[in-house]
Amino acid sequence: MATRDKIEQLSASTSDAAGQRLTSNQGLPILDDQNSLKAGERGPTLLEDFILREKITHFDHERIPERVVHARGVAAHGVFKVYASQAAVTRAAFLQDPEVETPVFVRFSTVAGSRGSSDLARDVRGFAVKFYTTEGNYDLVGNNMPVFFIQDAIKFPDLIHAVKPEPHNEIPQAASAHDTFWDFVSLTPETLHMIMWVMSDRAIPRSLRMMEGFGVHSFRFVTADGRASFVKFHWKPLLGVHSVIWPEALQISGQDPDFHRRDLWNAINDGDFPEWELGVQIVAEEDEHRFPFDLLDATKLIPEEMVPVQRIGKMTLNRNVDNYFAETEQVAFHAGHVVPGIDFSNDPLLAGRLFSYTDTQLTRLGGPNFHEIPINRPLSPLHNNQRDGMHRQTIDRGRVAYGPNTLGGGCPMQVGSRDGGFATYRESVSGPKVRQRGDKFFDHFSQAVMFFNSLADWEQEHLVKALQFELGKVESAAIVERMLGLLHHIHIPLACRVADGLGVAVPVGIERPLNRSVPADGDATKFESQAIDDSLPPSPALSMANRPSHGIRTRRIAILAANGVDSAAVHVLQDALLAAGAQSRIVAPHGGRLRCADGSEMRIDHSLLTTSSVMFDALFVPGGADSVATLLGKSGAVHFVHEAYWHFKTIGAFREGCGLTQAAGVHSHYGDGDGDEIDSGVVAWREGELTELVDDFIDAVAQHRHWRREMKALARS
Ligand code: HDE
Repeated sequence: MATRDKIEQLSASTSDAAGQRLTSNQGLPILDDQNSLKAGERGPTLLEDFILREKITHFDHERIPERVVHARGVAAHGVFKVYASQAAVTRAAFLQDPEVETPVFVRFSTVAGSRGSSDLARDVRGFAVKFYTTEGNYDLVGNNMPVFFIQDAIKFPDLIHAVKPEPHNEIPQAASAHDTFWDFVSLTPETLHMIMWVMSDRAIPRSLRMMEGFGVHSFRFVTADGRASFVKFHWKPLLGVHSVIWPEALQISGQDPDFHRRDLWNAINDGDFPEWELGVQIVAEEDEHRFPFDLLDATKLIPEEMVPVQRIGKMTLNRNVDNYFAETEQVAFHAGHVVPGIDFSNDPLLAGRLFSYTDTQLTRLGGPNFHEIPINRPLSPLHNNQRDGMHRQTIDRGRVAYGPNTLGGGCPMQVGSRDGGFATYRESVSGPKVRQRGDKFFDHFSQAVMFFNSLADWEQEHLVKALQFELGKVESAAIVERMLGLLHHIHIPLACRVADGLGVAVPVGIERPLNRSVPADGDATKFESQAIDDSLPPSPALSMANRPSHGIRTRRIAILAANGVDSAAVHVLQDALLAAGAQSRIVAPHGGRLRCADGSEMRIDHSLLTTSSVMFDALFVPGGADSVATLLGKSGAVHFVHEAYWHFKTIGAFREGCGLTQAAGVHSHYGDGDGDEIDSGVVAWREGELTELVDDFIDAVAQHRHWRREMKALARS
């Protein structure tokens, strides 16, 4: 079936009211939808009004329970294509033929916040992909960080109860900066590697389009002849990996809580389709034990330098949803939705997930038939003897709903593995029944150290500040002290810097803590005997500094202007930005239109009241004496530039425009066009050729942010 047909099949029950008559849910044409039925114009409303009752009843039941985690989400449709057959490692049909396009539906989310919370919360992002393959649905339900907080599913409810708003007053919303979370973390050292990730800028992405995705667990690939290997999945964004900084995130949450949702929606609407390459790290079965960590431990990653990521295909998101509720809210992912050729490992975190996802849908989607909701339907045919239940859509024909049978000709029939039947990998398993973990699980520190050591200086600085912010919000001194003790075991200067910001001392002589999740009479000593492996070399792949983008596609640039602006300069800039795939927006002291210096008019996109610098990646101040004089008189304009500068964004100014950047305290040489800037990311010329300046400006925007500015300022302070 062609992809287009398949995609249309996914929207099988769409309803379009264009040109249609208003009806009740029974199809009855409605005469009056404005007035309820009354006994007299001013009389009581009658119980008889079945039209009113139907409408209100339906309204009363519009909400379904939000997801217990990952409630806040946004999704889009797209396609996936493999680059070349992966038959050597897996029999999965959608990974065989580079000509085949597999439809996908991808939902991104935050974890802790409610459905209406802000997109820019400091949090892990869910990255869940449903592949509608010819062999049934395959769900790769991952995150934007390659590890997880805990090692065993039995701790998940504790983790989530700790991070969610505190139960007595339901505060704070979508934030980990509170006592219960850090209490749990300080007593659960296995969280530390993930804590490093969540405190890094990875937890506040610039765009969902600019973040990596990870399957987290080790899964298995299995070939047609039954050979298996371990596999870790990665998504690599073609726009590079970029984040905002925390002060910006805080402001964006107020300015536009839908920032990521809007960004994804607009990009797809504008035809700037986000793309990711699917990467795999493959480990042969016989190499399972050759690593210093356990492949079954979801708090550890395999450094890319140890096992390279092979990019095997590309996913493109190319269509927004038609209806948020029907698609994004009702989509049901499940780590256990696999296809032949993809199988599980014994990761104890994954095992719990294999139970949880169907179970949660029973409450959320109201019964066992959620697979019949259009967004969840497989595109491949579905036949079995499961019947009835809440909201059953399918009308199963015939008298046979059991197997084996003769009355139905033995159908539906089991499928041999050679014909595509799912055959579980024949892993040999033996051992006593115990509530324990493998030895290597108990090294909770080495990879946390490796992660911190792999970051660029500015990334480390942001991580320190994040910890200062989070622990600064913790009221219990004992929790803060325990956390500093743990950080001390990761990196002494890190602990000291955090403590400095908190105005407390790093506690001395703290023993490396026991893992409280290990029974006291059990194997707690194993944890103590695990030495931190400080010799793990840094993994450059973990630093966002080494995940750059190319060019400035989809970047948003503010052009600050007022009446009297030099329109020719604005047009040159706008054309160049458009050609580079970026978006420019005119920001002015008021809405409506601008009168330019040459008498022409220009449409204003935003007034200083309705936007702010945090909504942009860079800004430019063109010349025009009157325009700049007006802007200089507006504190909002000066603040706009000042703020963007201290969020380390690219600042451009030409001719009189330099007056505004100077007034905003932007340090620069304000050169004559020789490109001799003293501050990285400031491209400000009082004279010279605008076209050259625009080229320099675009190059500077392509660097995302100018962290040298931050590090220089820190060195001065
Ligand atoms: Fe989930 N997780 N999870 N999770 N998870 C859910 O399923 C759960 C875990 C992830 O956009 C729930 O349908 C348990 C790791 C994503 O709809 C629930 C454990 C990873 C999404 C659930 C984990 C994830 C969920 C809530 C520990 C990254 C959103 C609603 C054993 C690899 C999917 C739902 C979407 C959603 C359970 C841990 C990713 C309750 C028990 C690790 C992206 O079933």
